[in-house]
Amino acid sequence: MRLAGKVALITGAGSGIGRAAALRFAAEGAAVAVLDVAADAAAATAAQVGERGGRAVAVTADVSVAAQVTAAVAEAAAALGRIDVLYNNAGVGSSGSVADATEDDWHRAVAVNATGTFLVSRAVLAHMDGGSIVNQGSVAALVGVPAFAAYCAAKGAVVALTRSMAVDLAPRGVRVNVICPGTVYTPLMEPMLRARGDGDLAAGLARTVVKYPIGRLGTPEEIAAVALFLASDEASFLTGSVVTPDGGMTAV
Ligand code: 1HS
Repeated sequence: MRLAGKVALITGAGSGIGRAAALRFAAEGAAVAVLDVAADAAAATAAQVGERGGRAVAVTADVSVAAQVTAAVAEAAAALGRIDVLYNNAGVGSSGSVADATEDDWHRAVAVNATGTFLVSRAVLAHMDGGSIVNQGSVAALVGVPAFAAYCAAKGAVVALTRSMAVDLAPRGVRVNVICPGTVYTPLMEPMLRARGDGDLAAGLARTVVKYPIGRLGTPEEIAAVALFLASDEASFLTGSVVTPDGGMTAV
């Protein structure tokens, strides 16, 4: 029960890693605010938490829209009392290299992955008295991923923002760290994987797995376990750290 008595807000918790984290955080004793742009997906995650005996509320926001973020965070804090842990998990992929990506693709990737992390962190801090913020980066922040330019740039910004937040928020007793996962098969990844396979998802997966010395992709639960550690008091001396659960991909 490493999050006993804590209140956690998780963005992008309607599916994938965010849903896995909501279920794991609740199993470890946290009350969870499930935030997602898709109201039905957020409600489904909150229902799954409840079915397992946990406490969760669902709120809806596009993390790139300040007014929606402020309202959703206030709703969550009003329902659960305060916020001790924030997991900025919400993200979108991108398509193309700098030569062929569209401006809309660039702006959307930056708006959700980077600006979303900024907006939600700023809103949550108004309801935090000490705690832990876990940002979702990517191996794409650390190495060049082909035809993924906007995503790489945006996740690189998340890593830099994490270090800045860690320095600024330490006096307030807020730790800030970033997870840089390797590929986990989630809805976010499917377009990129399919493109990598020239339209064939299986081929794209095969061309991706060979990049991982461990011989497979990660699971949402494996990334959620890292987020749990960083959220918990077990990580009490970690702030500004980059933690890379990537199956050895960046070790090569
Ligand atoms: C989506 C996740 O942040 C990983 S970025 C893609 C890395 S790989 O598929 O080129 O190994």
